[in-house]
Amino acid sequence: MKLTTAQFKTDFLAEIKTLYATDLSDTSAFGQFVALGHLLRRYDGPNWTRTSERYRQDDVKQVYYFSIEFLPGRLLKSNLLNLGLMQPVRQGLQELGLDLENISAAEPDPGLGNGGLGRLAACYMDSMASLGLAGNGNGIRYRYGLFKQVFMNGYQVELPDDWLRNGDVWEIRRENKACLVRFGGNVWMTPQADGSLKPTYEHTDDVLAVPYDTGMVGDHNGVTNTLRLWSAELPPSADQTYYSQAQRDRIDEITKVLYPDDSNSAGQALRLRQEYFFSSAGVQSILRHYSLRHHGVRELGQKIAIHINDTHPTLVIPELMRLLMDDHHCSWDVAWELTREVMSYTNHTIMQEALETWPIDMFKGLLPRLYQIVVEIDRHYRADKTPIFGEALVNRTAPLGNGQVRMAYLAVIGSHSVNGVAPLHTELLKTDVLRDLYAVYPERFNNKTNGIATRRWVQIANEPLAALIDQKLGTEWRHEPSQLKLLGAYATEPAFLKQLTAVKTKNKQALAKYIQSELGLTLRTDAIFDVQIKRLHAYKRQLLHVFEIIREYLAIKEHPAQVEPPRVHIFGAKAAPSYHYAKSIIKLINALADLVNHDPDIGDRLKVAFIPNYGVSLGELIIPAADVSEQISTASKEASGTSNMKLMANGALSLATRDGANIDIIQAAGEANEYPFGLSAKAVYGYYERGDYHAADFYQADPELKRVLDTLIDGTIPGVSTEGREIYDSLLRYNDEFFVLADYESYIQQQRQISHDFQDQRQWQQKALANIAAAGVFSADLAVARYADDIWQMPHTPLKA
Ligand code: B1H
Repeated sequence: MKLTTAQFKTDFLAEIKTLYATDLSDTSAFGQFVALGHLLRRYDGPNWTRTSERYRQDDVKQVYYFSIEFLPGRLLKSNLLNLGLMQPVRQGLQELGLDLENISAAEPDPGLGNGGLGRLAACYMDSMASLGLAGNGNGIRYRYGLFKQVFMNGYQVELPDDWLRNGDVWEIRRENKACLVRFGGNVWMTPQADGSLKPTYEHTDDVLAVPYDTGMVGDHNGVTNTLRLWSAELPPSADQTYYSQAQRDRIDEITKVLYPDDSNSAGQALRLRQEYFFSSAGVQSILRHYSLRHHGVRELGQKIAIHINDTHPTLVIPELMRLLMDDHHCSWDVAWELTREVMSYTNHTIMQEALETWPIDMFKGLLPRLYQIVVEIDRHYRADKTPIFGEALVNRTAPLGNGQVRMAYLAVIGSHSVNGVAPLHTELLKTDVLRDLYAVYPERFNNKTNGIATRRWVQIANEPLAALIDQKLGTEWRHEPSQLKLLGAYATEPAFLKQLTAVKTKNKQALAKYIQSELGLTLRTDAIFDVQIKRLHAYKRQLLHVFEIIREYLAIKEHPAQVEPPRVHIFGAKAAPSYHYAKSIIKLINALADLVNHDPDIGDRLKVAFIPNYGVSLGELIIPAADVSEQISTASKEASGTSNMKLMANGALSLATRDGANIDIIQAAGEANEYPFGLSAKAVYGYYERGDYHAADFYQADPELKRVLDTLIDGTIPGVSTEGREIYDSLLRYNDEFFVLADYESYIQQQRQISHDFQDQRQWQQKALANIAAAGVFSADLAVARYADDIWQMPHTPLKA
């Protein structure tokens, strides 16, 4: 849209007056943010209405992306960017004596997700709108997002994230679109005159699902899609006192707080209630919308696609079956055919503990009608497949088995497409995790490598870099990230490489300023900023990074004359509150930071900064400042990773195992521009098969490694006697589940190489440039375009590859 600075100022001041009955000088940064938010909603309102109307009129196919997590990040700047209003608004604010950055920082960052999975969903919402796809998000409006992390005495402490305390400017409550979700009670089926069966329910616990919609603004294309998040409330009734306090609490609880476990299934009834709650509400709302303009459901498969983001929303499958049969009078066969045509499923992990299963007794008690349907799906599956694949395989893969409802199997059986999120991951699904189901449905399996929204992760997070790219390429790359490859032509232009260094330094200064104010730690910006930001998990091996720090520390202490480039090790990581081992590693990192940062022998040669409360907003600050991107998971364990892509796009070099999308990053940017190391997935599987991994052998064979490990228990690092022992034992007594010791040597070797290479800044920046130029491959726009082409069968704006 067109907006002059003058018009903006007038509108903004009027908004302030309307909202607060006072003038600008009397408002806080938060108040100014709210006013700006209202104003943007007003500016974007016509787009949103027009988009919905156009979808309706043209009767276009719609995709519904179901995810129990969405991590959208702050929306003020991304909406300004996508609406094309960044310049006049920034300018106008400045003329009013205000600062956009300051106001943006006052926006709460909704932490409605744990990590990569939730952020991926948000990047995909941005891309769907930007591609002009009729894409809808469907999830949960948690009153409390992921906990706020603080450190006390080096230990993680979790505080509630009360992000809604002052309301949310972006959301619209639509009580008129609410629906009822039923839990518990009894159900029986009564035969009807036409031969069909009709359910009768008694003693159910009914919950009102109220949707809150947020506009997802497309990139300069006038499209605004909808992210719909559901909130659980008491159903309206003439007499509210009809509900007991226990019932009220049970309802209140459903959308109260996000489960804080990344890659781990909670297995608790409340989680199952959350899953059914948003799955049922979402499917009801889809069918209601669909039925407004279609007679019957015959065309359903041409008009809607439902995407299941990991197994958490898998109940959309039996829920759609239920509605088609019970409300729309379909036969089983018709309903089943439609359901499979509509559904598709993305798997995000091969970790056994993340594969969801529900005890049948719990499932049956909470969802009696759905249970009947799952039993029927199970029966049909067994009847169809046993003659072909034999009883043993069918027993292993049926939706019901071992007293459990197996969600991943249900998702595969009820969908027409199953995808992994990087080539290696998809391969492992076929050969290991879902091997048997792959034998049954080979045609369903496909790969869709993850992608990131370069709008947020480069254009917004790294304005200096974006401006530099504009100078060379013009602005087309902003809408076609694949154009970034044209930057390769400047690899031999010394002036450009210098500018790239200047950009990086500027970003490092901004991060150093934050770290100074938050941690009281002074950093040199000519140091190597070595960054690891992701959930704390044993398989992600923050521990390996810790060992490098200990090695560097000992090296400086023991050979002070040997000079290496200064290093800053930067961590951001939350541990699941119940994950004891991960919390011990947090304590270890903080204790090590304490030791290193205050040792006068070390000075500014080595620093460790563990930034608390890592999330989307901190990512936007840290990623542009990184020189080295630590992607060091045990090969085969990280399904894809997405911080690897974000760091690459911002010119960090990957120090990476050949795991997940690291493999594709190394290939895209070229081996010479990254630091690959470690066991391959094949080698890891080899150890599993032979059962001949002996961690202690590595400890015995390498005196340096022994020296490093011994610091965990010999008092070198004060304050970690319990944690140090626990970690030491996990490696040597319990044989190092994630092959940290096996990868130590090759990791250290690449770290030394990095220290060496960083001293030649020209060459280093050439490698950084190679990374930036290759990052376009991992654009979420391209990823979503592939989903649209191959899975959802939806036309969209063409993209240059
Ligand atoms: C990923 C999860 C996950 N995989 C269970 N699985 C959760 C599983 O609350 N839970 O129960 C929450 C999250 N998250 C991540 O998905 C992978 O580990 C990454 O490798 C991947 O990049 C990301 C997006 O595909």
